[in-house]
Amino acid sequence: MFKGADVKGDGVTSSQRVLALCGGVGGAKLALGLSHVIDDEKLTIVVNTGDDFDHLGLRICPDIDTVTYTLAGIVNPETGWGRAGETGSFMDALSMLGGEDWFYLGDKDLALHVERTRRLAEGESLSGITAGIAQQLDIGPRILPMSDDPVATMVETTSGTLAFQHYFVRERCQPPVTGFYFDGIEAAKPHSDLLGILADSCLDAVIVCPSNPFVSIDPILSLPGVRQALRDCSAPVIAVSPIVGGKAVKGPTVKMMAELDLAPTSVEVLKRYQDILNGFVLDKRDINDLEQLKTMVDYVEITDTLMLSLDHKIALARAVVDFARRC
Ligand code: FO1
Repeated sequence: MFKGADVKGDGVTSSQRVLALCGGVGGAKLALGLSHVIDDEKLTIVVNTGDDFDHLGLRICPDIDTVTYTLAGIVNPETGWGRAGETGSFMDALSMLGGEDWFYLGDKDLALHVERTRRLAEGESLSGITAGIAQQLDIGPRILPMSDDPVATMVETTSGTLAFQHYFVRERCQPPVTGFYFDGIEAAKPHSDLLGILADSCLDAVIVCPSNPFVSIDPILSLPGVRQALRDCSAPVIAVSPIVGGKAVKGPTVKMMAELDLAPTSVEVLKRYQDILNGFVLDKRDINDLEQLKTMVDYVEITDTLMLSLDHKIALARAVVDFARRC
């Protein structure tokens, strides 16, 4: 493992306290990199729960599970979500019965949804269950749901309003989007530890992972008090652009931007975070945006943000943490 001497050896301190804001697949990759360069007890990964939904009587929390499986080293490397070495007996049997089979639940993955649903019904909090599962899977850093209260991302499209997973999986992101809202957000409380960490003067950096700004990061920022807490926090807030060469590495970010009449650029991403940011990490393929970005935020770092291998993830995490120290 890279932790310990190696990390300290090349000048990136592992004693920094870092809070990462994260969605699903893209964010989980950087979270994995961060887990290799930051001491376990000093890294908290706050995860979007706007994608969560009830399906087949189960509570499904896709972004939490993606981060959990990624950090446990058991994520499906082809999809970036679900488990590696998965089998599909449950889905096959469900299809045979004419059940709702548009959302794939592998046999191993199913166990997590059943266990979480059981524990929620017994009154345990989502954050408690997530921490318990992380401990079972030997995950060091803390995975913290943004809230223990339910929030549901709703996608407004030209064919009507859709719950997030209906838009994303069932409709394959086809309907053009016109907007988003987060059902339950006004009543939802950010997890108290999220606000506590942001208020802690020992915090060294907040990192906004390269996740979809509309449906992964915005739900976290829209929780009452979170944007203000980010503006007030003493640590630098750094965002990593999810745009690489004018495209999103995965997912519908760029398609959404086009439908919302926004250019597919890092500049447009930065605009969404401008009030909370001290620094922005731009991919080297988008160097044309550099001059404009420099007029919008105090610090800009340009690097390779494509995370194709574990080494890339660690290298980017190191670059971001190092950049935060300089901000
Ligand atoms: N994504 C898909 O494109 N199709 C699926 O059938 C699907 C099932 C699924 C099951 C569990 C889980 O944790 C994630 C799953 N995802 C699936 C991914 C998920 O919809 C997205 O990654 C996020 O919600 C977007 O961040």
